[in-house]
Amino acid sequence: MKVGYVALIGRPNAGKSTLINTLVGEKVAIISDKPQTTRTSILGIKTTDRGQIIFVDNPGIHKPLHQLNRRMMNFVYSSLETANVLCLIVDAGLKYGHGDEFVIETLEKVSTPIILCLNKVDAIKKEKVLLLIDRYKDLLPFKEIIPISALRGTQVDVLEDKIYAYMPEAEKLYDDDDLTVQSDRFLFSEIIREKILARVREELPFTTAVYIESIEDRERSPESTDMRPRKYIRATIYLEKDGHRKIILGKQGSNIRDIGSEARREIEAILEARIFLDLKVKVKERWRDSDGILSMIEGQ
Ligand SMILES: Nc1nc2c(ncn2[C@@H]2O[C@H](COP(=O)(O)OP(=O)(O)OP(=O)(O)O)[C@@H](O)[C@H]2O)c(=O)[nH]1
Ligand SMILES: [Mg+2]
Repeated sequence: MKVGYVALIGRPNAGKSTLINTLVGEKVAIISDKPQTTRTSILGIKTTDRGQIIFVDNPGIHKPLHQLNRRMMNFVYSSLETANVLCLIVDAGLKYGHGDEFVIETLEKVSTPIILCLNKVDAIKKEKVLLLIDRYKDLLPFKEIIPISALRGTQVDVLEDKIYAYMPEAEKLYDDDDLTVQSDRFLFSEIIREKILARVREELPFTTAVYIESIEDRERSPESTDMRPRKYIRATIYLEKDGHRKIILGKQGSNIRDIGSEARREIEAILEARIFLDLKVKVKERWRDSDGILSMIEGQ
C-alpha cells in the first residue's frame, strides 16, 4: 500500500478547495469566489486499490495582518512540513505578480517535492498556459507541471497518478470509506459561511465567522407525515461592525432567511434529517484578533 499526505497550497482563490472536492469526489471544503475562504487545514481522504492519499486543503498563502491570518498561515506552514508532496495550485488566468513571488519565497525554504498545477485551464487560451509554464519552470525545481481544471476535473486523474510516485509504502491510516475527519459542527458552520460568502462583498467576507452553539435532537410531532428524525441547530454569525448587521439580515430579514434555508437544505441532505436552523447575529469587534474566539471556532 502507498500511503501519504499531499498538501494543496497556493494563493487565495486559486482553486485548492475545488480541487480537493474533485479529488475526493465529495464536498469536504467550501468554495467561494472571494479570497481567503478556507481558514484551516481540511483533510480529504481518497482510498483506492493502490493506496490511500490524504489530501490537505489549506488557506491561501498571503501576508497576514490579523491574528486570524497568522493562524491561517500557521496551518500552511505546518502542512508544508508534514506533507510527502506539495501541489502548488496557480490560477493560470492571472498574471504573475507580487502574490506569486511571496508564494515562491515561502517555498524556497522547503525541501518537500513540489508538483505545479496550472488551474482553470477551461477558462483560458492554451498559449497563455504555455507562457505561464515558461514563466514558472525555472523558479523552483518542480517535479511536474500539469495544466488542470479543478472545476471540470480535467487532468485531475493525471495529477493523482503522478502523486503516487511520491507516496511511501505504509499501512492505511483511515478506513476505506472515510472521506474526511472534520466534525459535523465544523462542516455545518462552514456550509453556513459559504452561503454568506456567496451573498456579501468587500470587507464582510473577511470579517464574518460562524459558530455552531448546539445540535439537539427533537421529538417528531405525532401528526407529522415527515418521518425523518428532527434536529435543532443553533448557530451564531459573528460580525465585526454593527453596520454589517443590516447587510447580513437584508430587507426585512430576507437575506438571512435565504442564507438559512440554503444552508438548512444542504445540512438536511447530509444528515438525512429534518433540520431547524436558528441563526443569530452577534457583533464582536476585532474578533479576528481574539485568540479565544479563534480557538473556539477552529475547535468546533
Ligand atoms: N473556471 C474555473 N474556475 C475555477 C476552477 N477551480 C476553481 N475555480 C473557481 O475559483 C474560485 C475559487 O475557488 P476555491 O476552490 O474556493 O479557491 P481556493 O484556492 O480554495 O481559495 P481560498 O480558500 O480562498 O484560498 C471559485 O469561484 C471557483 O469556482 C477551475 O478549474 N476553472
Ligand atoms: Mg479554499
